[in-house]
Amino acid sequence: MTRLVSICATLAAAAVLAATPALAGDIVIEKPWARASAGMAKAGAAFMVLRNEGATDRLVSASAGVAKVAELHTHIKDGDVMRMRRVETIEVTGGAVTTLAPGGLHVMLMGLHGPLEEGTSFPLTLTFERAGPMTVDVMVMKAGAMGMQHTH
Ligand SMILES: [Cu+2]
Repeated sequence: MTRLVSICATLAAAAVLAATPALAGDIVIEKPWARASAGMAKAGAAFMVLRNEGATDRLVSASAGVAKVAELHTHIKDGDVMRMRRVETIEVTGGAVTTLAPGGLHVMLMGLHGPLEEGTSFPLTLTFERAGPMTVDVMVMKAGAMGMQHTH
């Protein structure tokens, strides 16, 4: 008597590998800079260009050793006056460039431990919802570079 053993091919298992993870590193932080702080000023701001080559992400927080607090800010027009306003997150649209610049979005540095001196740099960590934390070196440029003054 011949016995036929039937072997069941389990093709289904291979299909599970198809899911693609969200890749960190889709965001490139370009030209991070800050304005030199004047005198005893306790606040400063950092600016940069966020190039997102992946899916839409969100900047959710920032921190820097040079300041007690780093907040995400934007400017809104209030009559003829531009005022700063704290925002919870900054959307970083996929396949696009989001610019943090004087007069617009910026990372506010509050409670500076010392002056930000032109020609120096300091590390700033930006945390994204999907990409996670990224640390960049922020170049300190001349006081008053590119414009607006910060008043709190
Ligand atoms: Cu601000």
